This record gives sequence, structure tokens and C-alpha cells, in this order.
Amino acid sequence: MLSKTMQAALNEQVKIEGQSSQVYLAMASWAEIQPGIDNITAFFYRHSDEEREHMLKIVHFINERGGFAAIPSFEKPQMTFPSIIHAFKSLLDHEIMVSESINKLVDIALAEKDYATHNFLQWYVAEQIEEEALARTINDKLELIGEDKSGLYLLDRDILNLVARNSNTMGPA
Ligand code: OFO
Repeated sequence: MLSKTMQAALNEQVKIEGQSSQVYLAMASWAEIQPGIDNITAFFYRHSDEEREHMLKIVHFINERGGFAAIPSFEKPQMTFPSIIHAFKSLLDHEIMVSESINKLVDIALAEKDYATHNFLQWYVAEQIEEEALARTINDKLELIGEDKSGLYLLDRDILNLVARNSNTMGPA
């Protein structure tokens, strides 16, 4: 059974994961109307779907452990970006914020001696390592590319491979 404190903290994370899904959905929609970045667009849509799955996993976990997952409303995300570089910088900042939030949840689980939740959260800890690493790789590449359109063309061509490689080498199944 979840303590009230643990339940409230997990519900907060439901909101953060759902908000992440909205943030990346907004990036996807913006990217979709930019010329020539179809795979980057697909990356954002896919990332948005993954965040929704992260949210649902916590919803089910709370309910299965005798709590109640309260579905929150979400804030309006940033909808346009000055450039693709800005979008990915903002994605990295967002992931760093999410990692900090997962770390706080782990602290709470330990303080509450809630080892089941602690165990559940390990998947998120690993996932955040993976996502931050990928976001950093893409940001590094964009920095090298700068204003070079052919570089952006190549990044768009390779981004889905990059994602697959990242999850094969680092991520949880
Ligand atoms: Fe939910 O993994 Fe990113 O934020």
C-alpha cells in the first residue's frame, strides 16, 4: 500500500510525464511544418508517445498499489521555436528537469522505506540516463552543424538510427 506522501509524489510525476508528452507533441507539430525534417518530426512524435506510456505506467502502478492516480490537466506547451537547435536544447533542458524529479522520487521512496516503489523507479532512472545521453548527442551534433543545411539533412537522415543505437547500447528493454 502506498503512503499518502508516496502517492502524492507519484501523482506529481504522472503530471510531469504527461506534460512531457505534450511538450514533445508541440515540437512534433512545429517540426512537421518545417521543410525537409521528416525524420526529426517522426522522432518528436515518437518521443511524445513514449512519454504518454511513461505516464500510463505510473498511473497503473499507483492504482495497483491501492492508491488513486488522479489525471491532471496540463499546461500549454511552447508551440513554436526559433530553430531546430532551440527545440533540441529545450528538449535536453526538459529531460534534465525530469531526471531531477525522478531522483527526488527515489529519495522519497527510500525515506518511506517503500522498496516496491523504489524498485519500480529504477526503470525510470535508467530511462532518463538513456534519454539525456541521446539529447546530448543530438545537441552536440547540432552545434557542429550550425547553420549548415547539408548537415541538418544528414542529421535528419540519421536520427532514427541514432535513437535505435542509443536504446540498444544503454537503455532498459
Ligand atoms: Fe519520461 O522519459 Fe523523458 O522525460
